[in-house]
Amino acid sequence: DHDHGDGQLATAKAKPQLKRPPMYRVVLMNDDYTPMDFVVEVLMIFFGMDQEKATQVMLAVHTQGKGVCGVYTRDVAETKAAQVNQYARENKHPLLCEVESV
Ligand code: TYC
Repeated sequence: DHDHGDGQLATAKAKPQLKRPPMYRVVLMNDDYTPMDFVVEVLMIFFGMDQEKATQVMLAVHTQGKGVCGVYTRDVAETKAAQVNQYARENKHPLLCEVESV
């Protein structure tokens, strides 16, 4: 049972990977210019919300400054935020979507 160099002994079994991955919030920021309808559309397209849920989340962001669209693994969160920001820019809106760790 000699050391392999990483603190593991030769007799030690590899530990199965059972840990849940770190999760990340995708958050939408309020601004004064993006139309409410556009924000609702974004929440429906990129976060799978129905019109009622998307309207609730949009109004929460509008009144509280920011709001959570969903919680995902890092790659999914970063991809969704980038897609939202690209779609907002294509449509000439300043809407900003960010990722923060939970
Ligand atoms: N504040 C915007 C308006 O009054 C609406 C809005 C909501 C914009 C949510 C961005 O993330 C946002 N038109």
